[in-house]
Amino acid sequence: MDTVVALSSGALPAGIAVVRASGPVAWDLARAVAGEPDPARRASLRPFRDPGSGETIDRGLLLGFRGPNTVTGEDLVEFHCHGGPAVVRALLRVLTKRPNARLAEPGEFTRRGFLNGRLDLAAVEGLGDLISAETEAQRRQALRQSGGFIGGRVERWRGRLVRAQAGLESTLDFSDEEDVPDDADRAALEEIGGIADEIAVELVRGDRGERLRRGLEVAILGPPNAGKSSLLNALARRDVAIVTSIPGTTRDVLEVDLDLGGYPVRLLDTAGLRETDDPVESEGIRRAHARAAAADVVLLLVPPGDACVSRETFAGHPELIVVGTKSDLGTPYANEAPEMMVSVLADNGLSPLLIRLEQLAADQLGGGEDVLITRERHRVALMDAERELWSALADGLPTEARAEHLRRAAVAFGRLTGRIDAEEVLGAIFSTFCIGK
Ligand SMILES: Nc1nc2c(ncn2[C@@H]2O[C@H](COP(=O)(O)OP(=O)(O)OP(=O)(O)O)[C@@H](O)[C@H]2O)c(=O)[nH]1
Ligand SMILES: [Mg+2]
Repeated sequence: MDTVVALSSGALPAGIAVVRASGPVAWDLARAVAGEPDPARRASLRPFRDPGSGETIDRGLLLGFRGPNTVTGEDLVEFHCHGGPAVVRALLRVLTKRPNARLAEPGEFTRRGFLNGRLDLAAVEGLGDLISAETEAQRRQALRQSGGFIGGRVERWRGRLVRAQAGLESTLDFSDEEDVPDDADRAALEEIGGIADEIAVELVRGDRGERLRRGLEVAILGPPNAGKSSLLNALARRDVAIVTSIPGTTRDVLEVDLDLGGYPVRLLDTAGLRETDDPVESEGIRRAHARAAAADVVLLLVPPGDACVSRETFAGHPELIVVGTKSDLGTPYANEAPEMMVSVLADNGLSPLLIRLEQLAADQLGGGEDVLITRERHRVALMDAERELWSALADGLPTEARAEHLRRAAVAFGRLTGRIDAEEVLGAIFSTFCIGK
């Protein structure tokens, strides 16, 4: 097993940088460059030297942690140096020149923690989410998950399942009457039904956790010149999209991420909807429709006068809000009665619109203080487990067949926490991490 070394703090230059080393010779690396670390995990100020030339690279704090009680489960040392690119480069060069030491791959510290049983796979995912969390609600969910919230629940289910299984199998050995379940059987089957019910509850509450990671997508649609791009810029308080009085200005879909009350909201500006022969504009309109169909909310913008896209265009969409634009003009809206009115020019109606969006975000993403499922992967594993549990409960099933379904349910739990056949998912999960994590 190599000892891996990486810059674990952010982009350089910075005030301080943290270089970590984890593995069997981590302590030796520290000794060679900075002297023996304090065994009581206290930081000590040291010169960091190139052991080859004896030259001092920098002065900084050295911290040493003895495994297995570390995030990686291995011996771990941290060099806190000044965050200059040349300082960090020199330190990494010196450390990786030592025998059995090399640069870490993306996510390798966390991967070692997982392999050494310091955290389960769902917690690893939570850690990844915590690092990429952009808003408060995302941060809270990710923190809960990285602390082993999902793994804990699943392990408890698995424990109950194993005990129920044992109950069933004991009757398998001793009873000759297959059809008449005795008391032990009945209790075991009830327990299995209870677990299946609890999983069903989580599956129904379902995709809040996943949606919170993604954010609420709000597509702005309407006829050309409705004021879509102007509204996007105003809500983003940035000059993101080009605004002109020429209809058909916007072609590509533009995205802006907002934080509304702690919830992530992504606004999409789209091409104005109309009949056109222009192939570029046609493609823009096709994309506009496609994004609207997938979005959580459609804001249909209606300008004053008769240029209008009927709300029937989005009849099937679960969340459609018709917004009258350019209310400062005082011109009536022709066809579709707007639910809300805005004027970007006069700065009118923007706050109520933001409040409405924040409310929608809270409704659709929030309330998930103890939501379990935050990824498709979790959902699939829990659906498999639930199906096997119900199958195990089928009437008149021989006990051997029940046991087989229960075994498969346990495998599904194991997949979720990474106890079982993790290799395929491991690569996918850890590759999303940055180097040094
Ligand atoms: N009076 C007034 N004019 C506005 C308002 N919002 C936008 N406009 C004007 O309307 C015109 C079109 O604005 P855009 O934001 O480019 O409209 P769009 O819907 O993005 O148009 P396309 O990209 O062509 O589909 C520009 O001349 C804007 O200055 C408003 O609140 N009041
Ligand atoms: Mg536009």
